[in-house]
Amino acid sequence: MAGTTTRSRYPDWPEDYARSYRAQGLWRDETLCDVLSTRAAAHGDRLALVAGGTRLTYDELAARVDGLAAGLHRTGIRRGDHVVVHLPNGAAFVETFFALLRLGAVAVLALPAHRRTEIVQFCGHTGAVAYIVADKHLGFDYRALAAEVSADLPALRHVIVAGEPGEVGGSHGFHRLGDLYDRPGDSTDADPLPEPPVASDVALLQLSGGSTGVPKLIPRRHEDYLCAIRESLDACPLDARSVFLGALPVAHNFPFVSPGILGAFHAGATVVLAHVPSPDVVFALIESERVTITSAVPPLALSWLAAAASTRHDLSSLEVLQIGGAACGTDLARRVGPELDATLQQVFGMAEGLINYTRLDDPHEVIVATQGRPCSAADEIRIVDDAGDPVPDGTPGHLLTRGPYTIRGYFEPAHGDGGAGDPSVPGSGSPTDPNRTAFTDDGFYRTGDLAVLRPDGNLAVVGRIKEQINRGGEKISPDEVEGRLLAHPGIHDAAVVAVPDDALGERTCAFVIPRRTQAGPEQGGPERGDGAPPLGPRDVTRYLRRDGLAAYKIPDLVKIVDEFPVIGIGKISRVQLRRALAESRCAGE
Ligand code: OOB
Repeated sequence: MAGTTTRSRYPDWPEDYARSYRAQGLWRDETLCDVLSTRAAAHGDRLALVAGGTRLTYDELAARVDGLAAGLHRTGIRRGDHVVVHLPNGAAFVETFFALLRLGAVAVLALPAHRRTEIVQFCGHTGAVAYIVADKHLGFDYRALAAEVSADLPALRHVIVAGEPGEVGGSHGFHRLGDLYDRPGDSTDADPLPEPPVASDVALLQLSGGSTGVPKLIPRRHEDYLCAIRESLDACPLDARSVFLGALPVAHNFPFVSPGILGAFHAGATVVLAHVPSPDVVFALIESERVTITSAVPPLALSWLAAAASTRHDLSSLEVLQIGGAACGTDLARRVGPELDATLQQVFGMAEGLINYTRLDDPHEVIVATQGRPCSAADEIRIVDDAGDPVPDGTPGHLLTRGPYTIRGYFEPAHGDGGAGDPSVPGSGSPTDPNRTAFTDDGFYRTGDLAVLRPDGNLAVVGRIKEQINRGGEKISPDEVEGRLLAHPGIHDAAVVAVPDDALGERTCAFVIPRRTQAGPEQGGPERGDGAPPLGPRDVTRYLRRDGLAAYKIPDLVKIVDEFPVIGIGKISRVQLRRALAESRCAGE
């Protein structure tokens, strides 16, 4: 078991549901480790992974995973330990993930865009013993970040660098991931690997998009994650002849298990990883590896379509383009077929569980106008009104869901790990505890999405009630950004809202009321009106960046204002803020 002492931190399905899912064969006595070992045993010489200069068959990949598991074990990583993995698309990500699984350690999958703020939270809340990072990626030095965060995290015993530890890393005693791969014969009986995990163990923690201050972590067990993979494979065209291209950051649930790279491995297909999703890199890989299926968020798909018109690359192998993560407008949906000569598959999912797909043989209208239907017949869907009562089919309402791979609760940080005591932390028991507010009493997850369930069984997402901004598929909690802004001594109040955007769907705008008297030059400038420059939009974004917030969360627009419109009991009216913004844009400000 993934550490009996921490078991209760992973809320579980009620026993009668678990029994029923097992009886129906939805949960099986299999682990994610078996995905690789079964494939390697069945057809070890097939190409499993292409990433950068690396090409590995299933046999070679399985051997590298075993070698790395032994090395990670030697550093002291044990069953049930949490390990924050912060790696871009590449072979190191895949090998590290499977090696941690083998040890029964629980990977916490950070996205490459995350920065100090997020990493400190993930490590702090989980009490992570190790942090595994790239050296540099897209100009960002992850070793410097690791050096910075490790100083404040006493539980963190190891930083492991995929690549060169470099000068900073060297002086901090960072490990080089490449040195940890055991070669045959290296292992000794003195330190044998633990028994492999079992199906009910927690395999990893996914990240919630988040709508409140503290990002929430989503425990996924081997059996429920495998259920999502198997059911997804039923709805998606992936088999042993397929070549799946991971262009989005593959640590995200969409390219990871929908059916994503894990689905591709499960099917015995080839996984190709793009280190960046730009059309030149992606198109070159589609051509050279004869990619058959890939996935994109809407803005990325738009950029691919724009570039496809004049590309010299042969994209004819591409059969399916999955689009999801954010609303795929009907214009974009209609363009995929004619412009890429591929079939569109809309994917509407969430890290908490539920994944919906349009099916390839659906009528054209369903494919362009809906987000499809759940991949499992065991997924339960409820559309309800504000009072929680079911609405008639065809009427928009709150989407609630329950099922064999939708969690029943978020990870609960132990007392003493950062964040405990905060009423927005799962397990705090307070009225704002997400494990109370995000789930109904009978275990349905409140997705925060507004949807219509059509009589044909397909869902159309029509809006959102959760306080979340969806910036081209990247989710931002206004609450979190406002919290960081309020920590600035020169800021009196802040409100972050979404503004419509043609390319991204939504962008963020922060309205900021500066303090009348500011604290000092380094904290935002002296008193206003005494000749010193007042707090400007640039100062605000620079501050957030220096504060270590992920780049996609930095507001695209900052408006310095004197007051906010308020409603009722003094709550800020985000609607009026959005309206004010629209008016000022019309006035050309
Ligand atoms: C995926 O997962 P998350 O956890 O980053 O975000 C989930 C939220 C949904 O609740 C919904 O608000 C939005 O993202 N969303 C969509 C959508 N797909 C996701 N909104 C409209 N249309 C869509 N097709 O984003 C995710 C996880 C697995 C598979 C696909 C996406």
